[in-house]
Amino acid sequence: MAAPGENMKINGDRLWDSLMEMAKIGPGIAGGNNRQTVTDEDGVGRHLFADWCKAAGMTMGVDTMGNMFARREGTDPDALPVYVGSHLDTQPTGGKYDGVLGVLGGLEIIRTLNDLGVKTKHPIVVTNWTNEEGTRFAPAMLASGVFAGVHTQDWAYDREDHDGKKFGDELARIGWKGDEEVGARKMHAMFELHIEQGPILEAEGKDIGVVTHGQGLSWTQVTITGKDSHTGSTPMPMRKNAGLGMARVLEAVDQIAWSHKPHAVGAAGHIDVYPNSRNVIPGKVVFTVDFRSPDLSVIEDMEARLRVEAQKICDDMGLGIEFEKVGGFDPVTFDEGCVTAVRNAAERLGYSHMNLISGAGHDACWVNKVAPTAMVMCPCVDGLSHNEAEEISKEWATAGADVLMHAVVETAGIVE
Ligand code: HGY
Ligand code: MN
Ligand code: MN
Repeated sequence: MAAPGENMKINGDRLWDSLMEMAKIGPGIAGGNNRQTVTDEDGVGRHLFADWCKAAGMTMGVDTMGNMFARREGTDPDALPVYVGSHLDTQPTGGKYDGVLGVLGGLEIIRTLNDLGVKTKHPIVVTNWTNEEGTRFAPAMLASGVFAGVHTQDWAYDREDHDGKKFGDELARIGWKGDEEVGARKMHAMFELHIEQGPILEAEGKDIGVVTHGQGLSWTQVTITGKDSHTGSTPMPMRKNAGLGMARVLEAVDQIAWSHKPHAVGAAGHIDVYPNSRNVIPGKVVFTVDFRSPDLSVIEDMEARLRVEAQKICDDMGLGIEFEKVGGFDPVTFDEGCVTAVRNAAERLGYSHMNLISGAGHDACWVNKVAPTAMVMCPCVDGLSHNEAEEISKEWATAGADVLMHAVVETAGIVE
């Protein structure tokens, strides 16, 4: 005799259709998405998600960081809810599934439970976390970080984008600054479904990643100053070329990461060159060094070596250099009980699975500080993400959402 809900499956076609519908909002230029945080496009995506949640009979709460919480009642209104979600904001050249799969996968759980008339003891809350990407306003996972008490709201509101606009002002401008106190909500547990954004699951032929840990992240913003001068008439010995200084520092960044192979990684994705004119030697460059490792001591070593080696490079070249830590979090160990619920769900459903350390950061990494949390991952084609060509299969999306549903429902408790 099957246990209650043992054979429940989500509607993969409906999930896929919702993913494709959301992908129409904030389209990129090459088939992906550019729905950056607290832009007008983000606002439109939020309204679509809110409409879908209302149609599924849920009530919506929004906190002062714009985090969205769509609630399906349980039979015990006093029981702490089980949360499930991710983020709808994307990279400027983002894919259709990074974050979105986790939010719409959560919505699909509710739609399926409604179809089946299944009740749970604990309420279930589907969540859209604001500004997970940290592209327009650093750092990544900004709003889940405020929710978890890692950042103050005032500090978050003052974060500026490239044009000097403030996060708090932009959140208010798009009309999604809620009135709920951020962080006041208490959770029974939180689960996040996310594409792997790496090559392991596909290479191993596994449907499901049971995420036991998340690697740590460090973002150091580096400002190198030299002297603007003419690229044609300035003799080589007289140049104070901040751009060349950056090039040598980035070579050092690469060597530092390689020195901790096979797990550590390092690069700079954000680079601003001033005055960025074809015939002016750059007098200033600002860039962000992104180091990551599952091992905190390795991250700390890479950060320390960056400062020493970059300082020497600039001293030898007569350039100025400043460092500012603009983001980071320690390696994460997810809750064993929640991880086991994910693994049991994959087993029960007959999906192939393996333990995984998340290479990317996620809102779950911060929420894990305030509630038992775990993640479910599905493969993505060639491990590619943060690229408009990001792709997954409907089967992978369905398997991920099935496992997510069983882990969530098992934790929320089915009521006969
Ligand atoms: O940076 C990250 O790992 C995440 O994709 N925001
Ligand atoms: Mn993401
Ligand atoms: Mn991302």
